[in-house]
Amino acid sequence: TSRHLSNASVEEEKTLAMIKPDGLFSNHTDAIKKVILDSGFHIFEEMITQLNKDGASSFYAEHSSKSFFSSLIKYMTSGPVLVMVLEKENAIADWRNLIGPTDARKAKSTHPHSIRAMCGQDLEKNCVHGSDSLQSAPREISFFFGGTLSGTEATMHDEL
Ligand code: IDP
Repeated sequence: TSRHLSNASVEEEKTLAMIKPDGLFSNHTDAIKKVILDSGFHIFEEMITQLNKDGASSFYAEHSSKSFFSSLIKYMTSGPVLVMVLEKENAIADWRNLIGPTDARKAKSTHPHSIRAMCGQDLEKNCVHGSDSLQSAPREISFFFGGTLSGTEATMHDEL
């Protein structure tokens, strides 16, 4: 119905959230999901998956020339990740605000209530990811949930 359309597509926004390998490994999933739901997000889709080298390199392609790239790929392929499509009004910016600054060590002093302060360790191992713009959110969502007919993404990450 038109009422359904106006509710779903005009006000709501989707973003990609990820609990990175360190977050899953240290059992922060339930605490993070509680923050997500208490903050008014709807978890539209979710899946546990494991990135391989090609997948992590593709996901973080914008950082391929950085000095920390190989370390980042090693970290991101070190274990499974939980990816979620979060939905709510202003989801992209609100999720970025909730996770806090990239450097989890700094977050502990400047944003003590942020998720990265709660469960991250440092500038690299910061436990969660969030899309940073209206451009990256749909790209990152389809990277994991695109269900491509060609199946190319199956070579980059495997559902567990
Ligand atoms: P973001 O995740 O807060 O958007 P980005 O700058 O896009 O931050 O970096 C992507 C990821 O790369 C970070 O979340 C972190 O895991 C890692 N990273 C960023 N900067 C550094 C660094 O200087 N050294 C090591 N790892 C970094």
